[in-house]
Amino acid sequence: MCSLNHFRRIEKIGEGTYGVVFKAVNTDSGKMVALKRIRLENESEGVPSTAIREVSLLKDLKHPSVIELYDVVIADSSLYMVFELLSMDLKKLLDKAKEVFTPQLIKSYMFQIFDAISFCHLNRILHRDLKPQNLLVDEYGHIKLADFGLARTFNIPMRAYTHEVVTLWYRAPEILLGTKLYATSVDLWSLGCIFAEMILRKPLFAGDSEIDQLYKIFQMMGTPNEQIWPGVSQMPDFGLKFPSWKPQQLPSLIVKYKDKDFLDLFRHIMVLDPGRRISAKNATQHSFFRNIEPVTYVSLPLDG
Ligand code: INR
Repeated sequence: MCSLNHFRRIEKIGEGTYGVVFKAVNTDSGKMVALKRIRLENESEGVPSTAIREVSLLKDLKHPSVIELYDVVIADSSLYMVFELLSMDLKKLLDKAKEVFTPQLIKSYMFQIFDAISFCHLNRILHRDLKPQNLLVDEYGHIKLADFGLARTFNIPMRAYTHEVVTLWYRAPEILLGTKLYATSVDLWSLGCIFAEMILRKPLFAGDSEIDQLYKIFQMMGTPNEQIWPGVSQMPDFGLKFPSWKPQQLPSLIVKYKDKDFLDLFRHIMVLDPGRRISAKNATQHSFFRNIEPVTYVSLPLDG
C-alpha cells in the first residue's frame, strides 16, 4: 500500500463500471499509470475489509494479457487502484479503425484473450462483464483484460456510476435467464460476441432490454428447450410463453470467414447450454490457433 501523494492526475481517460479512470504519473519514478477511483460513500464504516482483501488478491494475478494491478490505496473514502496504462480500449478501436482488424490481428487478439481468461479461470476468477470497453490495446499488438474481479465484491450495477446504461450485448443467456450460480462459461459467451463483432464490424446481438437481448439470441440460435439445454425450463426467468424460434444460419461473414477453422471454434463457443460451451483452455488448443503468429505493430487512430 502506498500514498496517493505519489501520483499526479493528468486527465480522465475512462469510466469503468465502478468508477472513473485517470491517466496519472508516479512523481517518484516518472512512470505513467492508470488510476481508478471507486467511491465508497455509502460505506459508513470505512472501506469494507472484504473489499480490500479481494482487491489485493488481484495484485498477484500476473499474466501478459491481464492488466497489472500495481497497488491499492485507500484515501478520502475512496478505494484507488493503480494499474498498468494502455493507450486505447477495443471499443474505440472498433469504432474508429475498422480497417485494422485483419484476420491475423483478430486471431492474435483472440488467442491472447482466451489465454488470459483461461489463466483467470484457473485462479477461480470470473470476469462476468466482458465487453470491448474493458479490453485494452497498445500499438505493439497486445490486448489485455481489465475491469474484472470486482463483481463478487461490488455486484454488477444496473447503471454505471455515471448513470450510463450498462450494455447487455455480451451477456450470456443463462444470466439473462436469471441464474444465480455463475460459471466460467459466462465469459466464453461474451468473448464469442466480441470476436463476432470484430469480423462483422457491428455487434452480434444488440439488445436494448433484457428480454430484447434474450430474444435476439434465441432468434439466431433457436429457443432452447430441455433437449438442447437440460434444466433450462427450471431457470428463474424462463418463460413458457417464449416464442419458439428455429436456429438460423449464422451471419454470412462468419460462415464464409476466410479461415475455415474459425467457424468450428465459433460454434463451440456460441452454445446456449453453458455446460456444453467450450472452456477457455480448450479454446486456446483449438486448431484455429495452430498457425498463430507473434504480435505485431498496430497503427492506432489518434484521438480527436
Ligand atoms: C484507456 C482507457 C485508454 N486506458 C480508455 C481505459 C480509453 C483510452 O479505461 C484505460 C485503462 C488503462 C484502464 O490504461 N489501464 C486500466 C481501465 C481499467 C483498468 S478499468 C486499468 O478496470 O476498466 O477501469
